[in-house]
Amino acid sequence: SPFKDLSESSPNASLFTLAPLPMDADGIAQGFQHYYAHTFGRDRDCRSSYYPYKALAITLRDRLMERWKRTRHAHDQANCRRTYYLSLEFLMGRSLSNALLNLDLTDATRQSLYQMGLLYEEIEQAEMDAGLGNGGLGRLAACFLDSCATLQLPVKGYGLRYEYGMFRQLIEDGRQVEEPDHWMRDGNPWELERPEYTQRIPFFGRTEEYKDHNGRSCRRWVDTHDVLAVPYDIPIPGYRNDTINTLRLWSAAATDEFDLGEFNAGSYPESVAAKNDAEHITMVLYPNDANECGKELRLRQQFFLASASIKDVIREWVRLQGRDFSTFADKNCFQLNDTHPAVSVAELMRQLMDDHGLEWEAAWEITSRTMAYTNHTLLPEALERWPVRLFQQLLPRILEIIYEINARFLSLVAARWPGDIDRQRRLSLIEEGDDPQVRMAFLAIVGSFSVNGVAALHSDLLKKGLFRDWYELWPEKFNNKTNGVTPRRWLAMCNEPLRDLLDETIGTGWVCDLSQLSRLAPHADDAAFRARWDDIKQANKARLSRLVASTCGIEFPPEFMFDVQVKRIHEYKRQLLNILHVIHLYNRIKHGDGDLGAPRCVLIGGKAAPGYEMAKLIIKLINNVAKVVNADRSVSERLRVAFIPDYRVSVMEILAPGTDLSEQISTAGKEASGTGNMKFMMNGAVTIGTLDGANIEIRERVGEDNFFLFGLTAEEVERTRGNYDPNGIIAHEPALQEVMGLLESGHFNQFEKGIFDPIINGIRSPHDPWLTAADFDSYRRTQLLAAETYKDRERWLRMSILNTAHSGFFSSDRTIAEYNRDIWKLDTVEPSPFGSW
Ligand code: B1N
Repeated sequence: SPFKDLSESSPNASLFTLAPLPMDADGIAQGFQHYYAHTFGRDRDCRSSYYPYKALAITLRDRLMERWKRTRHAHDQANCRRTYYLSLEFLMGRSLSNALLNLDLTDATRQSLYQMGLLYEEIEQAEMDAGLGNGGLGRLAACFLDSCATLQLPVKGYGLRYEYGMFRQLIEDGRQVEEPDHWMRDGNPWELERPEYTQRIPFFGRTEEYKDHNGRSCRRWVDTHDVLAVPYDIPIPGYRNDTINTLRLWSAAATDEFDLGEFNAGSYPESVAAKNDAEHITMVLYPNDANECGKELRLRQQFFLASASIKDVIREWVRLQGRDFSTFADKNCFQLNDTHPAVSVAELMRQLMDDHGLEWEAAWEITSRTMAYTNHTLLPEALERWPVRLFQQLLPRILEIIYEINARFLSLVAARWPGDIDRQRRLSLIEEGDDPQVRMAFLAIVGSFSVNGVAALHSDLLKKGLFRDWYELWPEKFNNKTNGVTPRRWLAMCNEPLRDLLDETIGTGWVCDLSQLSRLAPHADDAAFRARWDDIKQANKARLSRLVASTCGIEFPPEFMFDVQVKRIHEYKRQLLNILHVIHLYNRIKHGDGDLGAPRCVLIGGKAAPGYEMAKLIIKLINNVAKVVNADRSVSERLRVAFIPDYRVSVMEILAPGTDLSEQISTAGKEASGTGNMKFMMNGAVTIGTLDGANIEIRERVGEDNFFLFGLTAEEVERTRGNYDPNGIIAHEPALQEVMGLLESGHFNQFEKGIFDPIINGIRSPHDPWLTAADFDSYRRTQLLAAETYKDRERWLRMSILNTAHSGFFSSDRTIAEYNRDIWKLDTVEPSPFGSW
């Protein structure tokens, strides 16, 4: 290995005392020119925007490097308690603008680039989104990292360095087509490879008993096929506080022995194939949001992340504390982002016992005081279960440990409820059947000291429903942490004109204390302020409009109401309800009836899991309806519809500021929280929504007058099941009947006979779990109210201002402060001074 420790020689410490680099326009220009010309060998003839981007990114990274080291040093020195956020997904988006904002270098950079004849706005576009996540869960992890760094908490993210992120979505003939997202093809200037911290991760093999040097009988995992985990670090800058935390992403690589054996046996191709196999572990992100996939490679990814991260934490522990684990649980906390990394519970047990010689009881005491679990969904199809036989094959030692955890746990249940066999069956980590399964959520709960949901309603439903037995057993473990989003990216960075108005009106303190936005509320009554608010919204709508024109070829007039629904395509999120309403508006316009309120532009965007046929068909329907609506001149002067392809973080940064009406219309009880709802609210959009997820808390804070509520409650949804009669509803509601009539006549699929039948049948089925027909009329009437309200400019502007003013609670800083108060209990740490190491 080239990473042997130094023996005799020791580099002069002064070599490592970096001088602070200049943080002004001249310094940026110098760095930029150095990399652009000297390192990349480009000159003015190079027309690509990629090299200026890369030169700028590295110039910035240089300025992060010293602060990054000072933060690591301070964490070591403080010997502080730390949290590790384990997640299969980190949806980071772009890093350049965020780094500039947090380092306060945006203006200096704009200025120095301008002097070199370059436009920052163009260069920024050259950065690919880091799309290492599906949607809300992955983006939440990214917002949390930003808040942890800003709050100066010693929190490190652990994830996977996928070669291919979330697929790119093309729309061809109205249908989704997936293309691989090779986002690192041209390199990733933000990562720092750390091969010296490579770990070996075991797979397959078998277990055996052996006697240790004290004659104690122990078990071990042998004959394993190991894969290397190579870490790459991404800097996470706090907002203007010199703290730089770390996101460590693992990349899989084959070991050298891996191919040697085969090579010596004379089968070179086989040896290379085996190498491929190892490296496939981090090849691609699974593109499933809230639905199970059950593939072996996915379990490999999960264990790879868990094992490498825990080894890394223990390596650091041993380096700083030695081999005494008695205070490990006081100093370390793992937050599990859903059950995806839940195998960590068994893997920490394994490493403590098999690698470090702890007894079961000691290891369990540490594990169950160290793990904390966040649940993100109630949908049964998203609850992870892995076949026991898969574990047996891939992770035999882990399965043994899970069995032992289960046996000990079930005897505890038996002691608490003697003879209650049914309860033992319900609570068992193993679901019996023809193909027995490991229930990952149960493993996470047994092994954790904290279990939380992500919005008040969601946490409540967890206690009453899915985890009812567990809540009865351990009520003290359960808590709520309503999600939040970072106001740096989702307000200060993406909405500069609004940021400037806020700074001018209430000072700059809101960026790190978003509750200060409430001081805006009185200004809602000030006509001059409303006019400025209006100007900003119009400018942001014009920007959104340019994006829609260039990506969809459809003109969105900024004076129309902009009605936006962007999120993963899923039946429970009810994009279908939205498009049924669009069909209703189209129908009314064609019949020339009545006042529809303000003219509107409806924008829908989101990706469907590649295997989710119904979601893909809904995309096709949206596009077909859009085609009919936009092509009809008599309609398009009052209604336009577009589907924006390849919805992602950098697109939301343009959509949120330019939206008037935010669609949050899931079937009540199904959306755990939602976080797009918060981004829209912060940027002054008004919500039309059901009483679901965090919508409830949004409405509580903004007030019922400033929120368009419709639909059944979660309780009503549950009561409706079993006696739901959509056809009766359709027959009694003329508006819906006409919409169904148009759909069923094939009006939107004239040359594609019958393609929408599955959608039609779904709406008409008494077993439709999403109750689309049940909520249609309430939705239609509320939409009409929204469009009428929009015409009253002053009224609408007041609502818009009040939405921003009352969005302070939805800062991820508040969420993280609560995680820290109730679960992590970390002290803040300031970076060490310059040159102190
Ligand atoms: O997590 C978000 C919530 O705001 C959303 O309401 C919730 O739907 C989302 C399996 C998931 N839940 N479950 C997932 C993602 C990937 C996967 O493979 C499930 N995503 C959510 C943040 O709390």
